[in-house]
Amino acid sequence: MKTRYLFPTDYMADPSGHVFNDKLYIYPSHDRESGIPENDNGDHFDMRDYHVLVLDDPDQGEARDLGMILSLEDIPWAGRQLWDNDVVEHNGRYHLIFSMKDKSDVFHLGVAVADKPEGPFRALPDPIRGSYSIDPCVFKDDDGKVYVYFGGLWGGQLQRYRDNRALESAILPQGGEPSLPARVACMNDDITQFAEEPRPVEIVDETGQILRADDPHRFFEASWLHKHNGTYYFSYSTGDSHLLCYATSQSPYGPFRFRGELLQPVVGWTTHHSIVEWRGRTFLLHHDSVPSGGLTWLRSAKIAEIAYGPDGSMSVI
Ligand code: FUB
Repeated sequence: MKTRYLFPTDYMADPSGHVFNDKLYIYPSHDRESGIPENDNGDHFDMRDYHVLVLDDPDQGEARDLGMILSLEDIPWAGRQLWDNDVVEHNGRYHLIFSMKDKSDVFHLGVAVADKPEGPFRALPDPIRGSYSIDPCVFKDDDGKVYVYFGGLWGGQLQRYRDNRALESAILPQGGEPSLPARVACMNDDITQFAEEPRPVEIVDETGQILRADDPHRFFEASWLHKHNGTYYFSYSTGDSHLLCYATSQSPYGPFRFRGELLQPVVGWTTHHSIVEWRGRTFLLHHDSVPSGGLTWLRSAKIAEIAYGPDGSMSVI
C-alpha cells in the first residue's frame, strides 16, 4: 500500500488508531494556528479540541471526520493544550485518555467516557490521581487488563519527576547516564484511576544495559504498545533525533529490548504514531508537516503498511 494522507482538509497529528466494529477509528490531536511562537516548551502546540476520523476499509482513500468529540471548555480541570490522546473499549464503554495542562500549567492525564467510539465523550471532573506528563497510549491485553503507557521529555515535563514524585527542579540525564524511561501503569476496572504506581518502561540494548541519554535511539515521547504473535512491541519517538523506534518484550512491563528504527525523520520537528492490526494486515499511522510547508505545529495524519520479518522485526512497506 502506498503511504497516503488520511485527511487533507485539516491538520490532524498524533493519530491513535483502534479497530471497533471492524472500522478503523483514528483519534488525533487537532492542530491549529494559534500564532504562538515556536519554542522548546511546546507552547505553539495549542490545541483546543479533539475530533475522531474513521476508515471503513483499509484501501479507502481518505478518512471521514465524525466531528468534535471533546473540547477544552467541557473539561472541568482544563488549563490549556490538549495534546495526544488514545481510546480503549472496556465493558462496552469507550474511555478516552488524554494529556492536558491544568490551571497551574502542569500536564496530567484525564479520562472522558462515551457509549460509542464516535462519542460524545464526557470528561471526569479531575485528572487521574498521580498522573503526570503526556502522550497516553492505552493497551488492552488478551486477559482484559488495561495498561496506560505515557511520558514525554522537554515540554512534556517528564524530567520534572523521579519515582513518581515531582522534583524541586527538573533533571535531564546527560551523556552516558541512563536515559529517562516512559511509564506504564495498569488501570483499575472502571478505567478511571491507576491501579498501581506507574513503573519505568526500560529499553535495553543486547547486553541488557538501559539506553544512554546520548543514544539517538533513546525514548523521548509518543509511546505505543501493540502485541503481535504473543510479543509486546513498544514503539516511540526519539524526539530531538527525530526517529520512530521499537523494542520488544515478553511482558507488558518490559524490559523491552531495542530492535531498530521504524521511520526515518519526517518533515516537521515531531514524529508520532500508532500501530494497528486490521483484517490481517498491520498499519502505521503517523504524521508529517509536508502539507503545511514544514510548519512544526501544523501536521497531517498519514497511513502506511507494516510487514514483519521471520524474526519479528518490523519494516514499513
Ligand atoms: O501534539 C503535541 C505533542 O507533539 C505530542 O504530545 C508529542 O508527542 C508531539 O507529537
